[in-house]
Amino acid sequence: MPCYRPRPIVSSQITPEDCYLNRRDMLRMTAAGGIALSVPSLAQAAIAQQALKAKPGDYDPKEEWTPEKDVTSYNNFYEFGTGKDDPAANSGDFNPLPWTLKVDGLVNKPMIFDQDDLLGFELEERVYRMRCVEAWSMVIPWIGFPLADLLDRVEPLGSARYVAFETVVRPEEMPGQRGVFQPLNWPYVEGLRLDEARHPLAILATGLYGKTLPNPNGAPVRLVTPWKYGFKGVKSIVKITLTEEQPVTTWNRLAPYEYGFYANVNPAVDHPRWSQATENRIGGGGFFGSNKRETLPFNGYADEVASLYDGMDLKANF
Ligand SMILES: Nc1nc2c(c(=O)[nH]1)N[C@H]1C(S)=C(S)[C@@H](COP(=O)(O)O)O[C@H]1N2
Ligand SMILES: [Mo]
Repeated sequence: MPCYRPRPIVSSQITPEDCYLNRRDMLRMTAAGGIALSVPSLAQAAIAQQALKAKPGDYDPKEEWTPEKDVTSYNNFYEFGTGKDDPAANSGDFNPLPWTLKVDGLVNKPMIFDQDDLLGFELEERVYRMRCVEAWSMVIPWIGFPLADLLDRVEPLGSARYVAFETVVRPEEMPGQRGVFQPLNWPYVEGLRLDEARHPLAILATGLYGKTLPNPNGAPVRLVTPWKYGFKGVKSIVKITLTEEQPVTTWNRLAPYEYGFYANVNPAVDHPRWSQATENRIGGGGFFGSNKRETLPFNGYADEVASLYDGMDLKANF
């Protein structure tokens, strides 16, 4: 059983800014002679400590964690290229600092959150299964906070029924957004029904494995909805808008017969080109790297979320 335990640390040694330092900033600042090399691990430990203090073990599936190396080097993040290793290889120029996340639309109090505001929410560690629509899966120890906490701050109006999300557009820093071949229309957009967005399982993640969120995983803030296919987990979010109409979503717009708006994990509804009944757990070290297991309805979170879809035809609303 892999195990992560933060080292004890005095929280006054840590500033929220430290928590957002990425490796490149560290190198730059170290080169400038301004900062001790121990800071990132201390900052990372501080994040994890807050997380563990808040709610240790909530929703922990008690399954083996996918090795950190796989979580941060086998990714889908088309802004950096379409290959699984492209995000790790091509995201070195992406600088998530400073960051602003604008929340607007049908709300009483439109707000702009910066990186400090985001880390000001009560962070928790949440170990979730992650199931990509391509039939591979992982178990990832996220750090983040309930999306509902952020929604509460902006006070959605009674007319708000959906939440729309938008990824940053920065072709200068994201090679996949400036190539000859553009696989998607930018920005990457996603959406949830407001009651889904308010569900306690839905989080905005700011870290994983006790550390600041790495660029390939959607630094500095991304959505995690573990009962849905991975493509709903929009990365590097700059805008959240409360709407009355169901928002356009990237994969549904591109291939509506293959990817629905809801995208709840459902082993009974096959992708037109492959089965969704089983999945390959990444990094499991099985036979020839294959570690097949059955896919569960709602990715194993049916007890928590199935009631959100009472009366809905789950085959039609894939
Ligand atoms: N902006 C953006 N968000 C994205 C994607 C993307 O290409 N661009 N890929 C999605 C897909 S298909 C998956 S499976 C998850 C993968 O998250 P991970 O790389 O952190 O495991 O991110 C999702 N979020
Ligand atoms: Mo995915």
